[in-house]
Amino acid sequence: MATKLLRAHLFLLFALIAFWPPPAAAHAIVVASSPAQGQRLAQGECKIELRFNSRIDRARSRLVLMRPDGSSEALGLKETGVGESLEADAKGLQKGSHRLLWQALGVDGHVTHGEILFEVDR
Ligand SMILES: [Cu+2]
Repeated sequence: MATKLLRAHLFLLFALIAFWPPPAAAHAIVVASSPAQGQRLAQGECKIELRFNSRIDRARSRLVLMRPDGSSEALGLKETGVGESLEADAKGLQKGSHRLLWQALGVDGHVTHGEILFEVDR
């Protein structure tokens, strides 16, 4: 009786492992960024690069910069097509707190988003 139950549980466990989505199907998340979270920058221009853990469809992904004055700007992406990064140039940076909002469509079909905060202080 107990053995039968154990066997049923083992079968369920095996089924779970066997049909679990492989790592390649994970949502797109940022693994590295420039600027980094909380980084301090000088006024003027800055190159933005977000690297993801998986491939994303850039045509359906975007970067929006929120400036200290409350205005926001959708940044033009340098690269198109499918890839593992989003790159853009931010210009006219003034002193204050900035938020870089990102949204990405992973090749697994899932949309993810997040934000990177950085400071312009000199
Ligand atoms: Cu996903």
